[in-house]
Amino acid sequence: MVVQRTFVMIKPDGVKKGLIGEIIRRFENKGLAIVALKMLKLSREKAEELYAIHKGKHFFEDLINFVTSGPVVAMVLEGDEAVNVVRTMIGPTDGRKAPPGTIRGDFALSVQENIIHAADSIEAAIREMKVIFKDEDFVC
Ligand code: D4T
Repeated sequence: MVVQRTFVMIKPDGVKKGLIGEIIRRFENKGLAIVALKMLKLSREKAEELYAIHKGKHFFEDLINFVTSGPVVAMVLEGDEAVNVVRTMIGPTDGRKAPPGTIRGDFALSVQENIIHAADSIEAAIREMKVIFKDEDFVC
């Protein structure tokens, strides 16, 4: 067993569509534990830090405008191989191509407005959770 922590963020479209409960339910049903949880509106600075890897790409400005357009729900999930398990549960980036049964496959029809973000590696998870959470935000 390889217990990992991963960073997940329900994007403004997911919050607007009323999917917070549905998404958390899926993660809890899977057996993942929520060890930190926060609803917030991202500042431009935090959004750019979170998506720093995409700076300079053609979609960067639109992406930053989108993720700062409304509240998001950020969380840290813990469980066996959490990083890959969560990536599989959310599905591929493009909601049109994401298979049914995945979060994006069930609720998204767009590349940009794709409901949810999840870290794609342990290193990314550690970096991203530090952008949003302080040590005291963790329950354990
Ligand atoms: P995130 O990072 O949001 O979990 O998405 P992915 O890990 O699945 O996809 P990504 O890093 O390639 O893209 C980050 C983010 O940018 C948006 N995006 C992406 C976009 O608006 N236009 C594009 O052409 C691409 C490739 C969607 C997710």
